[in-house]
Amino acid sequence: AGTPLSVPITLPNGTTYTQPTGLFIDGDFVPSADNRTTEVADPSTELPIARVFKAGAADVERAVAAAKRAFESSWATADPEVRAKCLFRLADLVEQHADTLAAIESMDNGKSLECSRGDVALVSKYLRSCGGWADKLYGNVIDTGKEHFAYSVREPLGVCGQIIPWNFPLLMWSWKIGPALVTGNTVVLKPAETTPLSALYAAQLCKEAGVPAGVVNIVPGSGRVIGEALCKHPDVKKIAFTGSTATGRTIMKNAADTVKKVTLELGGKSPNIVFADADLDKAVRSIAHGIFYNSGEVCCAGSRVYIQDSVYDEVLEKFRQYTAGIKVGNPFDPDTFQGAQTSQKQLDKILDYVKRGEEEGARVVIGGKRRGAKGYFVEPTIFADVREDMQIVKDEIFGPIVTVSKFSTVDDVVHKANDSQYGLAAGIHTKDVNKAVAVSRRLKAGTIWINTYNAFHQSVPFGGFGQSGIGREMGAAALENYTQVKSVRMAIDAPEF
Ligand code: TXE
Repeated sequence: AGTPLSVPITLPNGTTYTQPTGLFIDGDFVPSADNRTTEVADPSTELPIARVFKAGAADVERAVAAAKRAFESSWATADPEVRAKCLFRLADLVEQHADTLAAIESMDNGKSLECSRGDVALVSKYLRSCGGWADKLYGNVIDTGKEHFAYSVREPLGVCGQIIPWNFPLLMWSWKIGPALVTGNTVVLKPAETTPLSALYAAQLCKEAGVPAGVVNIVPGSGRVIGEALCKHPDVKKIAFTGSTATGRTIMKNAADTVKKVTLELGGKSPNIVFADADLDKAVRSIAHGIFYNSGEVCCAGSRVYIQDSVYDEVLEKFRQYTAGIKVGNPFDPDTFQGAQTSQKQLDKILDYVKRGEEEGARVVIGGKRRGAKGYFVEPTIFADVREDMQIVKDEIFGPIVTVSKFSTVDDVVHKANDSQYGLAAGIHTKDVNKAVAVSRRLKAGTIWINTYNAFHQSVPFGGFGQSGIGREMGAAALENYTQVKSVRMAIDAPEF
């Protein structure tokens, strides 16, 4: 008792804003049914930021009921222009609040302000792009002979349960709600335990944008309780999840009893390949950004670097030098590239893998240690001369840790690159366009970047091969996750007319 539904917070940049702390259900911020709260902390200082309400199973019931009412009353059948306008206004509001949103994100997740600014820019672009689809969701007219008229339409699914992680809290929020809303669905979204602040702040913006009550509901809480309740709820028709492959498997199982549609965006161990004929300086920058961007907490991080043998020593040395120049530290310093890892749990996991890599006999070229005693900072770390069977080469570490190994031929590197349970992304660096295209065809990954990396665009689909996931986000592909096809075939009594 006594926890307010919003609190003033002074951001590390000195500005003060009002942070909603309630669950967002049916258009209002409310306490959890049992009044439980949880503390949110700043990973770069380890200091508490605020207490937010923690949803329980009863709150999921309330949120799903609100989302169902909103779906059935008007949202699903609203004129497409209504949905478009809401998303356009929301995109504008995200732009207007960009500074606050970026600062919240850096404070809550630990990522550098530079990263957060990039995230927020993509959020508004993506929401706007989603709004643009509203009046372009076409069905088909199907010729089935002159005695019938047949066509198909795409209809929304209903209430969608959406579960997101902590590495891109606001960006994942937009990748989930954007396509769901434009296609006429309503959502109950669960942010990650450690990073609920930007999703709650943005819920307020949904209201301001005119999104009707119940269309978007936000229920911060535990994965096991809230996540599972969403997966098993009979009124939830779809689950969209971004997170670990292990949790993705649990989600599929839990969603099976009610045969929900499930899309998953899971882990990765993506290869990033440097051919001898690449522009080596550019390639080095690209492989460094590929792994150290967002403190390595990126599902598609280029965490396995393969360098062609004739340039191996030269590129490795350039990579070491580049890495030595990366500024790690206070996310709010303008020249910080790499901020803090998001939690003690992630810090421990990363340092554990570093130890394991050393035990496995890999060579630390640079880094390998925690930086400072306060805040979850890790030195950008390069392991060289690794073997493909090492655990640091197989497992997703999800931190600023990269393995580097040598290859000789195209066949050699394609084989190594594809030797993974994952298949989220891959990078190719070469000046030979024929080689780039030929190798991209052979790589088993949902996204291939050529002479660049982590180059997201709101119109380009993103998602995984293999155990990296099911379904695609962004672009036209994302809309398929949120619509089902209805076919209509009508008999024509008098075909002679
Ligand atoms: O992930 P979880 P964790 C990877 C990364 C990281 C590891 C562990 O390797 O080190 O996963 O992170 C919710 N039913 N990625 O433990 O569990 C949870 O509350 C329903 C890669 O944080 O996958 C949170 O909201 N939901 C990744 C979300 O799932 C459940 C991003 C993600 O948490 C649940 C994050 C359950 N039973 C981690 N259990 C990527 N692909 O980008 C947990 N959750």
